[in-house]
Amino acid sequence: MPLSPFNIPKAHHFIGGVWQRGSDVLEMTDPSNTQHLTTIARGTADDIDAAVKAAQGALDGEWGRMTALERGRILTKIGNKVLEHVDALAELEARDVGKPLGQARADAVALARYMEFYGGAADKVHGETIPYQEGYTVYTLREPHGVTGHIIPWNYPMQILGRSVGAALTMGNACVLKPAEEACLTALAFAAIAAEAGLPAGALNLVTGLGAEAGAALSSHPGVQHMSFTGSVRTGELIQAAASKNVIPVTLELGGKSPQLVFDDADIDRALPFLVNAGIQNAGQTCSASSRILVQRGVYQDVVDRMSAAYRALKVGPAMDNLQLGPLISARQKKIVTGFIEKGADLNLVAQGEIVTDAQGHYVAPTLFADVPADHPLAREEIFGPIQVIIPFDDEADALRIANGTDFGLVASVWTKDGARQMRLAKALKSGQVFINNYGAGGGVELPFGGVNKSGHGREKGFEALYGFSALKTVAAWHG
Ligand code: TXE
Repeated sequence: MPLSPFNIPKAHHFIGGVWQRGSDVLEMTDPSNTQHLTTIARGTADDIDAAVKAAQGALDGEWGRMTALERGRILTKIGNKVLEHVDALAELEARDVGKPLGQARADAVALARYMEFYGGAADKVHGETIPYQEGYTVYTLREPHGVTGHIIPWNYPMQILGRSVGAALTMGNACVLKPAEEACLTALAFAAIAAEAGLPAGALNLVTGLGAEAGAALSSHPGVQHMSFTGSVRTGELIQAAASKNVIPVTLELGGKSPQLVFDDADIDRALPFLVNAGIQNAGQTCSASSRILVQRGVYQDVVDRMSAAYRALKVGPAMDNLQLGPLISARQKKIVTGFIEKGADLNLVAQGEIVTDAQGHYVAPTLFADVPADHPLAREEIFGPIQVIIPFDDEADALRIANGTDFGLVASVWTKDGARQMRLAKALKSGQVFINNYGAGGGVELPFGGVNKSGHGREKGFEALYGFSALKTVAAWHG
């Protein structure tokens, strides 16, 4: 498949503003039909080293001398160009990762929105002056870390690139990006778009390849001053360990087992689409997927019946058919997810959606289980597929105990009309984000995002990401 209309040569990295042929290659397939899609470069430690040097060169050159306003204007231009190419980016993504076309398009629009938000924010991040002893003037400066490493996964390539690279560039860092081996095409397209929009050579470098090779080389490179990672807990541990050898800060956005708590007084009509969509969007391959639905006994059967009906109407097919669900990313992911369905053989499987294609893709029917014990593996482990479990609870204390009873803490939501209960739970839930009578708040780029416990640490999105991608310097001047 040609990477039209971006004129990206196959099997190349993007280093120092030029396409560089990889010394080895990886073959990519389309998850919707497992047919060959394209060939990408298999990056090595040498490629990573060249990319880090190119990034350092950009910091020492034109990019490093730019004002915040100038950087912001470039990001805004990149965002506008992304918008011009939304349809092409959406198709590229749909074919590369199997995401239904409409969801891929929404990701492209979100990528543009990140550039718009961060472009506008670039000159609005300030230090502060600090009242101190007589004779001193004290102030703080927010400076870039330097070279930032970005390792991103395959589930939302455009959105995660936007929030990570976008925030790092805004603060004047120079980036080395290693996208997931399963999903690099829109990242390559983004690099081409950014260059066309005037991003100086070396400010963004992209090396494709495997995690254990290019990824490991990036996270352990001594020339990198900050690592940003989104992916599995296990790989997050490896990246943190590698980064700790160089004593650099790390942002880790890992998995989740995010609950929605539905109380007897909830507006079920409003809640229903959120309950279901938060589980099946992107075929459940979402870090903030809501895989646990906790329901109070008074409305329990009603919620089970209505979610079951919604599940039975769900259709699964090729990404370009734009149904509610596409295939999973890979045969490996399908095996993981069907393994969980098998683990649930003893559970009450109340409804499944329908696979409506004969294509040989990585399809899994969305599956809903009810009456699931809170300590069952399906209620505790991240599945990363279209499976939700419904768990009954008696009262608020019971709901809180179950909700906080996993290793994760990324997102939680509370459905109740009781204002005092909303406030109590917003405080008591162990989670990086709490939503009240909604789930995800539309994914706004302005809203800080990140986890507690094994869901990771550090915050992305919003202004918090800009603080994270900068180092604070304190200046104390004595002038008598
Ligand atoms: O993740 P990995 P995988 C979870 C989800 C899924 C599981 C496995 O539960 O089933 O992880 O997915 C790079 N050094 N999430 O194997 O390995 C890799 O190349 C440096 C949750 O795909 O974490 C890719 O770019 N980098 C999640 C990125 O890490 C390494 C999104 C993610 O891959 C590396 C994805 C290494 N040693 C999966 N090994 C979320 N939070 O959204 C791999 N990588």
